[in-house]
Amino acid sequence: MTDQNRPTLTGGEAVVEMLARFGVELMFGLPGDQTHLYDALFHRPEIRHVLVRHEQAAAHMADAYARATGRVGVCDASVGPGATNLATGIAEAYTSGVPVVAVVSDVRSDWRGRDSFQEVDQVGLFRPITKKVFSVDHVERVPELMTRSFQIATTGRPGPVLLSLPLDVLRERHRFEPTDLRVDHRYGRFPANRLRPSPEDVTAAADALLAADRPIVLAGGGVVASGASDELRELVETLGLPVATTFMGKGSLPEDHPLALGPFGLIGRPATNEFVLRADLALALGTRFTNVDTAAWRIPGRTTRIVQVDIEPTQIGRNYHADLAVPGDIKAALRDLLDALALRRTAADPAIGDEVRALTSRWRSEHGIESAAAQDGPNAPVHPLQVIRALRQAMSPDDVLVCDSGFNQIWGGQYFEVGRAGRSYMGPRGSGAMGFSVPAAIAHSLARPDRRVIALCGDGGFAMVLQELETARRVGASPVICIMNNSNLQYIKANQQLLFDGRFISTDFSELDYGAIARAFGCHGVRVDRADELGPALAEALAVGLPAVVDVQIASDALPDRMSLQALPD
Ligand SMILES: Cc1ncc(C[n+]2csc(CCOP(=O)(O)OP(=O)(O)O)c2C)c(N)n1
Ligand SMILES: [Mg+2]
Repeated sequence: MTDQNRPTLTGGEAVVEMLARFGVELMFGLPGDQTHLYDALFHRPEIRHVLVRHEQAAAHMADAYARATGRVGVCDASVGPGATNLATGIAEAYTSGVPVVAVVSDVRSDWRGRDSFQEVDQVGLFRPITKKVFSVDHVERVPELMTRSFQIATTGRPGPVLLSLPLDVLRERHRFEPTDLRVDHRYGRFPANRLRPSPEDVTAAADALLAADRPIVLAGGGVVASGASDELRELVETLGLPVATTFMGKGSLPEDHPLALGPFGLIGRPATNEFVLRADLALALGTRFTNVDTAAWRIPGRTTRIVQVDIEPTQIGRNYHADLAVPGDIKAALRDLLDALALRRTAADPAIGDEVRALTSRWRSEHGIESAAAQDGPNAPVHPLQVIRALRQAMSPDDVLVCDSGFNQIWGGQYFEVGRAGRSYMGPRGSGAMGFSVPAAIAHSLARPDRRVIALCGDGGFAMVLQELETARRVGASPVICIMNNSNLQYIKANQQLLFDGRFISTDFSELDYGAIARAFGCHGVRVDRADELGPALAEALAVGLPAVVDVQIASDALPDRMSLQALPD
């Protein structure tokens, strides 16, 4: 074999070679000690590196890129403070189940443990917030551990993997065999493999569904991640099954579908919660049954029988007893379930569809965007429901809404109905990281220029990441950022009202003009004081072709329907 076929690569070049071979087209980061990686990227124009202003944004961008494309998101950071800045975004990807590969530099391996400049225990730091951390201590193992990282990120419940590369490994050279650099392209996407459930489990699930009096589907983020919307629609239309979702499960079924009940749980719709409580059987699909999704395990009720499908067997039965465990990929499981049901005689009861339709139309007119509070008007400040209604009117079903943390997230998640199956809604539902929506929308805009994207955030969350407006302008992303500006941390303030008789402390900000700030970054920026200015402002922002901030002055006294975890009785 000639030496030409045996490339001599630095560790940094080997990382980039593997990224290119996995088909990575975009990555997000900020340099420091990983300059060998950057020099390797300089020679690989097929990978676009997006320079951010803060590493938290890089991790959120990689996360959103993965959610938007179904491919692995990649980010990088420097040793020490770069890595610690990355941690918030990595924790969000971990808890939300999103495949991200993060590459960080580390201090020289022969200087470890001497309190070297910037040294932190990166392996220890990231271990609980990743599926796996690799300290890559030998340059010849870079390709192998990169492949392992992509595989671990995309199989089972997806999640982030971090590679920590000491400086000596990044710059050391090694002559690789061509076989060292082989990749299995399956691991560049998720789900990388679709494990089928056992036929016995599928038959038992079909039996249970047919025997139930009031069965229901509880759809989590796994349905969207698995791309199982078509199968879900076919199943629920065959059996007449109502579908309630978690926030991560929004888009499992378009929310204007006659069997769609919208979100349930702590921050879900009260009418939907009542409906879920009356179910005798729940087909739970790709949901972890978190305390928020279930209002601390109150919804569904404890006597509801649960048939639980999940790609990760250890998720099943963890927070609710599963009467029937069906480990497997959701799309594959639903297809098999449909095949099993095709052999039986099934007939959807039209009465249940009528009941769901009546419930949702009443909810829309009493609580949602058809209610009096949501109607357009000259009022100031703006009611949050008017923002949701204006967004729904300005956006097509193909556009994507990215929410943040705080009340804006509940307004967006509970009241904004997605009109299309798949990922038309995104939020930091794993750990609720404030500041998610802006970088996520920037990455979405770059990754999927075919779909317009709007970030809906609070003034608190926006101000945590507003420096990324410069990133957006520089890299040519054009998200619209709609700020629900109440000049406070309203989600926390409302808890202070509820629990501490309105003794407010450290929840109010001074007023800022975020439109003017956006213009200073070279972006489009407007301030909206009155509700009737909203529609024209959003239309202009969506058309302007620049990153755009619409700073809406909203009323602080309007609260969404929700329960408070802190206030729930024991
Ligand atoms: C990084 C981070 N810090 C703190 C919190 C706790 N927290 C949850 S919601 C919230 C208030 C958010 O305020 P804002 O973004 O203005 O949204 P609002 O509730 O006012 O709509 C806070 C502080 C969090 N989720 N994330
Ligand atoms: Mg606020």
